[in-house]
Amino acid sequence: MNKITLLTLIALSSPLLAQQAPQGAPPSMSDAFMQQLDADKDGKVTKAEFLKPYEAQFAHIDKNQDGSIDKAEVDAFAEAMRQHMQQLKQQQPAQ
Ligand SMILES: [Ca+2]
Ligand SMILES: [Ca+2]
Repeated sequence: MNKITLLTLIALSSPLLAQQAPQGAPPSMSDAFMQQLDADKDGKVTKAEFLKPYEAQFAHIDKNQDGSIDKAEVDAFAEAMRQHMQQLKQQQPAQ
């Protein structure tokens, strides 16, 4: 995976990552970070722990499971994200 692909993936998937946060506001960004990523709860986030959500996200986007994400798969993911964001907007009360 090249750098641009990984950065794009992180940018696209951050709303999904945020959505996985437990109900109720976490005490701080750093606590939320540790809560979400420190899988074995040893107080440290290894590179593997850090990358795990992105690997899951990669598998989610790689619809045909060929080990790479092509433009059509990114388009499908972007469209799904767009629809998801629209649904979230509709659930919020009008201002
Ligand atoms: Ca850990
Ligand atoms: Ca693919």
